[in-house]
Amino acid sequence: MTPAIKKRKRAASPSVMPTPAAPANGAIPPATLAAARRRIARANRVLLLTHVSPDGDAVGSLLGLGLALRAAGKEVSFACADPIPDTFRFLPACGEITDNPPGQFDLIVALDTADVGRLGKLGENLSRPIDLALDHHTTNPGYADLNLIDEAAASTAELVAELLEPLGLPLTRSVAECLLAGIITDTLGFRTSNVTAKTLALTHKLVTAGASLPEVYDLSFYKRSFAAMRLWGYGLSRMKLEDRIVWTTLTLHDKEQAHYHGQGDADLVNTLTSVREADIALILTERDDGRVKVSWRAVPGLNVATLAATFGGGGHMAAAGAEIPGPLDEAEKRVLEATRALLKANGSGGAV
Ligand SMILES: [Mn+2]
Repeated sequence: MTPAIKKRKRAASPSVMPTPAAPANGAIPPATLAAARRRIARANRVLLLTHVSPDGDAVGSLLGLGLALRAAGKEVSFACADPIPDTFRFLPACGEITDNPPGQFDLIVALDTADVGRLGKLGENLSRPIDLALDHHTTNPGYADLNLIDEAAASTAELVAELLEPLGLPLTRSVAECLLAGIITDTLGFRTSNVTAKTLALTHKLVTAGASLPEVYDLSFYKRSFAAMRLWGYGLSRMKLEDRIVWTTLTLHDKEQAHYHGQGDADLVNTLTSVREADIALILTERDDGRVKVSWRAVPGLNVATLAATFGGGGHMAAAGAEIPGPLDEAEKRVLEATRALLKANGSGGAV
């Protein structure tokens, strides 16, 4: 190469030189992302954790990131303090999730976990602090050394899908299936108000990588057991509508009659939201220990997370929960009173 050409090339360089990589995600400082990438590159044995009462996003983001790390050559272990619902057994590596992860790790990652308490007993017995957290909960205080938190992401799985490339991790078909399950379940099948063009663009990427949308949709979200459907029947038969609140209760007796052995309301609350005349849907579910699980769902503009917080719970603006003392009928009165007050404060409620 002649000096002249070299010189000409240099002169042109300001316009052709690669610009510094744009931040992959406006919510996460590029320096944090770069530090996370370095930590991952250095790690050999990785432990991934997710929250108690795991949902599709917990399992999907956990397995998705873990399988990407494994495809990048890392040794990976998956842990959750609670059993994984049978629904997600179809996901690759789901059977590997344990409540007692063996050995020592040089990187610990928490997924979809708003606070350390939500890790249950796993959070108490950690051999080292949590290095990395990937999450989309507004209430996450940033307990990890490096916190990759994007409240605008409709699911943690969506955030993981977005960050794979900037973190230097591959998107395989297995990774795509797990992340797609997380996205579909946390958005209730692309129905929640936080679904964006980015959610769909990342979904496109996952489908392009080989994940089947109809198959994952059906298995992770739509199909349910006969017992769960029967439990719905008991709840639906007692459903009430007042002041733009639709609600029902599920008793231990219902569970017994339905032969339902799962936890909670079998997602019935998400179906109550289809009642047009309501702004808030809620379910109170009686538990074995005498406490009552409350789940709220709200239309955009109402914040049930703060409502849940007054009962010692938490969640998102549109979907939140709490566990409160029983008995069921007293819990129902207290919760309805507080929910009516929220609607009244927002100028809603009253005429149906
Ligand atoms: Mn989530």
